[in-house]
Amino acid sequence: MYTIFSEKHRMRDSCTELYGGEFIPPFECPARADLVREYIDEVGLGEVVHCRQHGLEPLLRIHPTDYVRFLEGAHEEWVAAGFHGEAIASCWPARRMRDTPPAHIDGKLGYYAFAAETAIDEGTYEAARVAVDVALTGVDFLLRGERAAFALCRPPGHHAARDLYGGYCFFNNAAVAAQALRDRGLARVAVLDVDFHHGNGTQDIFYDRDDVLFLSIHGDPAQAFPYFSGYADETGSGPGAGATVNFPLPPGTRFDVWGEALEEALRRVARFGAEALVVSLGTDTYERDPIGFFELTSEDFTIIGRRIAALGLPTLFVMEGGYAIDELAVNTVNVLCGFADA
Ligand code: Q9C
Ligand code: ZN
Repeated sequence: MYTIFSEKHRMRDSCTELYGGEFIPPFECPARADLVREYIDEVGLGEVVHCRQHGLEPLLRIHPTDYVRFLEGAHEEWVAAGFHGEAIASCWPARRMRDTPPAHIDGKLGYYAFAAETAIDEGTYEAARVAVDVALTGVDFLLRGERAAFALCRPPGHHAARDLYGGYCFFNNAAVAAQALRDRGLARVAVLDVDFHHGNGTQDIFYDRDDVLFLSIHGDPAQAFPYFSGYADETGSGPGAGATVNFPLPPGTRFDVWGEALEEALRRVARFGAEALVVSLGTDTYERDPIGFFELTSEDFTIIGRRIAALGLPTLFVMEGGYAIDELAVNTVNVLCGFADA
């Protein structure tokens, strides 16, 4: 299996994450992608190739221009406003307030953010753009007939909605990839999100559409980020009714129960008649992940890959979360090897 990668992910290197009332070094750090990339060579998964630039057009199929321009200028505007720390939102358009972006960067951050943990630093925009190119290069590989590809994206994307960032995500790499597959000729695409957290951004982007099926297995949002999305009764709207499927699971969930949700999700993908599958691949479901509450083992990840392969669909794996830094590479690559060896 080919891996698509760019060293430019390292430009996303913020110093701060707001966590439990403290500023800490971010869980979502450059070492994550570098460790996975190294381990791919160690196990011999396959060739690692650099991404190809795809320009703004496929990105603008998902994210509006004002949002892209905001991210592009946010850090510079923050510095120009005289602030010294990283750009971080602190005031939101909450219930009954005005739903328009203000002129001041401090207000714009609140307008476009849905969470405060994610700080924007100087290189964030460029790294986020490159992550989209990595995902789109993965699409190129599927469309030239590869059975699968791994887009080693960083920063991750599944929390980003059209015009909202947060949860360490800026552009929705998986959604841009799914849309590109549609635009380049596939009639039906499924996005399966196995990250510990609900893929609220991807869900929101495709919520009223019947051409992209979205399924997510995640920590019950009553107990876990993003708290306001991912409940079982969110099933899509309008033409998209029934094309969103959520499997919220409780703290302590092990593979016996998690794997049943996966089986049901895979049956739904098959029934939908998807022509390709995009997997939002987060391994923060791991038992020792510092921010997840599931109990999956490293061996379980191999089985996940094997079961996904049994669908027999062209599959693009897009890297999302996973923060147990010592085991992240093994867990992620186990999914890919499970798929490749099936
Ligand atoms: N108390 C991804 O995995 N904060 N994002 C959680 C926990 C945000 C995770 C706070 C977690 C975002 C891509
Ligand atoms: Zn996650």
